[in-house]
Amino acid sequence: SYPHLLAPLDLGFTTLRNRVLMGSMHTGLEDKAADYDKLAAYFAERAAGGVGLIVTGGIAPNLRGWLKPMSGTMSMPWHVARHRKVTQAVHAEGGKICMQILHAGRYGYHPLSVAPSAIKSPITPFSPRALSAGGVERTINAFVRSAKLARDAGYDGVEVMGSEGYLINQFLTTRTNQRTDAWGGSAENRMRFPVEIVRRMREAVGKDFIIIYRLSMLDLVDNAQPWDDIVTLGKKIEAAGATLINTGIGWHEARVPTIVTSVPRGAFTWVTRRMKGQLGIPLVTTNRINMPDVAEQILANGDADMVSMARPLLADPQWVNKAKANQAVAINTCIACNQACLDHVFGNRRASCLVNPRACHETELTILPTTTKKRVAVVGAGPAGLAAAATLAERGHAVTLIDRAHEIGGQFNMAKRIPGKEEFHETLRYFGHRLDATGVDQRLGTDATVESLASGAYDTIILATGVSPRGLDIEGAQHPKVLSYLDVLHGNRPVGAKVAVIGAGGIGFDVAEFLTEAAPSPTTDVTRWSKEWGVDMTMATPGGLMPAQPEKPERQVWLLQRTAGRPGGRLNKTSGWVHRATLKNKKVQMFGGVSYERIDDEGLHVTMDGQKHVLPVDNVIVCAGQEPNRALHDGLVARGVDVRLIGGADVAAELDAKRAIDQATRLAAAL
Ligand code: MDE
Ligand code: FAD
Ligand code: SF4
Repeated sequence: SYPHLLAPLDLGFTTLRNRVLMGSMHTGLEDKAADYDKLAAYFAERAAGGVGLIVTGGIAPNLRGWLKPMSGTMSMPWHVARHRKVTQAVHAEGGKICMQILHAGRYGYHPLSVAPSAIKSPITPFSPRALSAGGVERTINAFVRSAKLARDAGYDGVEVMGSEGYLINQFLTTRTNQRTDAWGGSAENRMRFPVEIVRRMREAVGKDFIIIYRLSMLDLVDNAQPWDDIVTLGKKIEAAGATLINTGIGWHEARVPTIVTSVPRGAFTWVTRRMKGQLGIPLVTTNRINMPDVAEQILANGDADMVSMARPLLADPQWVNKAKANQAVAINTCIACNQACLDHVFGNRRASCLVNPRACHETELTILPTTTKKRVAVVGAGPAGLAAAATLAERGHAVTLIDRAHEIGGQFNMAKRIPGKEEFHETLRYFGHRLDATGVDQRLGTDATVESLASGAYDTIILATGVSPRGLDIEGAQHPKVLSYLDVLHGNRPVGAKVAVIGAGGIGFDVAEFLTEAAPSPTTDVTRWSKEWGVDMTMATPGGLMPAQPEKPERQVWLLQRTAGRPGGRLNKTSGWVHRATLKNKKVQMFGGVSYERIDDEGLHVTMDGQKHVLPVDNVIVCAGQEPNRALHDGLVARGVDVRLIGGADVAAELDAKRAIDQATRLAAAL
């Protein structure tokens, strides 16, 4: 049981039912009025799932505060009606919800952006205009008006976004605030902006309205706020009338990862703990908290009074109810991949979740009991087959799941061995539980054949047989030093001290990390990880940065690709930079535009920039793409069986588990 996590929190004028705050996430549904029915359904599911307090995605207080053109804005009376749909739906499920007010400042992806000073951010193409003194006043008023409108819309409160490098954060540091008026210069002047916002907001909304302030406690950039100033600001914000202080970690432009899967669980709760005792109001901690035991431990340690979880509630809306029922084993755990949430949002697409394709599609992807029970065989227990089998069985179909391997998981059994991808174990635990709970007949260690499948025992056969790795077509491809990633990650074949990895896609990068990082990886240890990335846990320097001290690489690795350009350029938007930085830290030599000549005892012969080289490697590991494995397909079609292809067996190019699970779930929902 989780006594700390499930304890109510009395805020004086209102009580939260437990210590779980659903952190703000932009989903892409908050921008258009037409999407608010979907947004309401999405939040209502989370409220029904038991969350203590929900915070919406960021809503701009005025158009200059937009994240991108036409972002969701709360500035006019006619904006209120759409939000009522959200608040009514959440209240009907017994939940509470705050609207986040976010002014993007120089992170605005549009030409109207403003900031304390006209300094462009390194991750946006637009230069902001510096706010005039009148502009600062108008912006404060916009925050206040937005909060009043939120109250009219039925919200239980607001969250003032003061972190992640957005406008308020930009006022706080000399990095971005070079003003010489009352809003810049001294630390006190730089703090005036957020303090005035909260003070005037409290005056305007009355006492019985939650104001959460997201305080940037660890900026992770240069020229940031020193710790003492952050404490001073926290005190001033409390005095100005905030109800709760939430923790903000890292500006978006920070080059230290803060939420990706290789960040250890609870890696930053020590920061919130430092603030404990300094303030009288409850503190919320955040980042990479995804399972009840982790959350419980953090609260039991006294690091914070509440935990914020954002993505874990995309992954499983029933997270809190499952914790309450002591069913952590049934939780669909967020693996922090960012693939369907943050990557989508940065790509201007609606968010969803790799492990839960229904996220943000609650009204569109519905899974209902079947009216015509079928006997279905699913071949392959990789992500596609697992999602299909579990969903079909949940709907009431009779499902047989067959895999030649002795364990479920398919390629996820390789992925989970990559340092920093430890979370992938959780997905397999979750699916294993779901298969058992839904009564799927599991036949592991069993090779499916056309004969066994076409015997008449099944009405439909779903082939989720995955992929086969592509081989190399060069001289020496059969040399004993040539291995496939399967040999290394599945077969445990020994690998020498000098290695060339051919192919710099996702798997090539993973293999290079596997070969250069120690096991267990720094992801399992906050102190080691912090050292590796240069996070100063003593907060001696403003921003909490110190020189990174990467651990020595386990091997010397060359990572090569045929296509010209920087290797890893096509990795996912919000995590690719972390992989590139990780390999740089491990001194992996990365080259694009390489042509492979031959492999022999000497090593790998290549041509780069018109020059011939021999890389003196002990092994060459081939990560050169994959082909669909459809060995059974034509035979089954010839026997007149109803056969469907999903996942890698359908399309291998650009395959990821997001597509595999999404396609499988949609097929299973429709069958
Ligand atoms: P990249 O290729 O790594 O970087 C591009 C170039 O910029 C340089 N760079 C820098 N130079 C100097 N100083 C810096 N601090 C700095 N940062 C980057 C790079 O070196 C590179 O130069 P080059 O090497 O090419 O010469 O990456 P990218 O531009 O493709 O993308 C980077 C990202 C924007 C994706 C990114 O940095 C991000 O992943 N950072 C981490 C964000 C994060 O995880 N935040 C924590 C929680 S997420 C959250 O709270 C909410 C997010 C909602 C969206 S909202 C969108 C709505 O529509 C946030 C929107 C933020 C606006 C910027
Ligand atoms: P697979 O996972 O390949 O499963 C196919 C299954 O079918 C296998 O278990 C196989 O044994 C079985 N099978 C085949 N033929 C038969 C037969 N005749 N009889 C019985 N069983 C059979 N994706 C992401 O989205 N994010 C990541 O971070 C990520 N990292 C990865 C890291 C590594 C190292 C690897 C290798 C992959 C990674 N992937 C990642 C890719 C992801 O694992 C695949 O996209 C996904 O596994 C494809 O799912 P699938 O169900 O189509 O096939
Ligand atoms: Fe978590 Fe990945 Fe789902 Fe995002 S897509 S919520 S990171 S599991």
